[in-house]
Amino acid sequence: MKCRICSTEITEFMTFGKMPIANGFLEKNQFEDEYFFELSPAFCDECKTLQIVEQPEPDRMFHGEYAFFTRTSNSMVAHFGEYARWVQENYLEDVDQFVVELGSNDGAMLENFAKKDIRHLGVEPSGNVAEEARKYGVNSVVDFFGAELAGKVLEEYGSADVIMAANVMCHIPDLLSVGEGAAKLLKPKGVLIFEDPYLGDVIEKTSYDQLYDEHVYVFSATSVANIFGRHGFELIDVLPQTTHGGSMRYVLAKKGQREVSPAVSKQLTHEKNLGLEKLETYEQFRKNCERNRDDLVRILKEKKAEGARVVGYAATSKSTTVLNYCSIGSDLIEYISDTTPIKQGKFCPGSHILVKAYSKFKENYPDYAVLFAWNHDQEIMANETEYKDAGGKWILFVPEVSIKS
Ligand code: DWN
Repeated sequence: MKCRICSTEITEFMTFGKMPIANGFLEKNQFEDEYFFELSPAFCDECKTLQIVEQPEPDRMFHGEYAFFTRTSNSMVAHFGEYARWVQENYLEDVDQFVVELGSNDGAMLENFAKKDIRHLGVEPSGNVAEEARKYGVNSVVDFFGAELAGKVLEEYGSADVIMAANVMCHIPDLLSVGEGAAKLLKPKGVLIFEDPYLGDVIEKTSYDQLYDEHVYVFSATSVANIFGRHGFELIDVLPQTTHGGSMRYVLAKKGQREVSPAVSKQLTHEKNLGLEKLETYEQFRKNCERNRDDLVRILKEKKAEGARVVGYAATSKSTTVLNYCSIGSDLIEYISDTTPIKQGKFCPGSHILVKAYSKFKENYPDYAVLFAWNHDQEIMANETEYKDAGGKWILFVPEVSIKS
């Protein structure tokens, strides 16, 4: 397999085995035809990009029944309010403002620009979430972003001050087309800003569940500089974020157009020290994943043998990797509670554990809940004091398997 970015031969350092579509929640009558692919991460020694080898066709993942809505987390909605304010303060000129967001989902980010009458456009391939965004006054086009669409947007709207994304860039296999499109669409001083789960955190916390069909890449500052450098961009700033278990916000500008923050070279050095450029680091990661898997399965089997009730909390995309890699089914987890109506009453991809409405969790607390939305732990712990007071415990698996009261 060749690197999607620089065409060098890449090294597949492990496999998580056969995986279904992470957000492919299904009905019983769909079990037989369920689609699977091999989920194997690989590392490119040349451009230092971590990527999955095989990715299903985009329209298997993003379509009119996409199951993830950004607004399911209040803390993420607040985060996007803050992100939008920061973009406006730092990167919007006073005249002829125009902001483009890639993967604008239900409009949780662009709503903040719409409210201020700032010209904006969301590019969102899943029609149902784009429809939801319209309810918040967000102007969206249902499409994938790339060089071709950038040309059309340029013609219709003119050039952009900012192209931004959050938890989206890592979903796009053809980043060279995104780079080409961004270079075309941005004003000379325009910036490309995006944030995604950060490779350093994934490695340090063994949060292997950040790898699934939608996440074709896990970025570092080093790889981002290499990828977008191919289209004349330079990395001018990096800002660590606490969201999604540790993310990084990257700011890129056309070469020589803006000052480069000292944070960039500091981060590149930090990544060398973390060993993110070395294959050995990924081989160790594989061992850490295997240990984490064995520990989780052991704890679940122990609880089952004790006669305890164990359920899952939040049918996240990430949980698909955990459940399938660890071969956990409804023999070990009774059901998974989730607040998203479109997932409720359906079965989890691959593991076929039933997803129940959150009200079911509240009605009859289990003894243990596996926290699949560990990245929202603060928000969830603050909401679940009643569960805790009733003696309910959490089973956590990031950064390692543990039980928390
Ligand atoms: O990159 C992506 C991230 C940003 O969002 C996408 N590929 C898809 C999605 O990933 P995820 O599903 O792992 O995201 P979350 O935000 O970790 O989990 C969302 C799910 O968790 C929703 O189904 C709602 C559920 N949830 C819940 O049931 N109770 C979430 C919270 C905060 C809760 O309290």
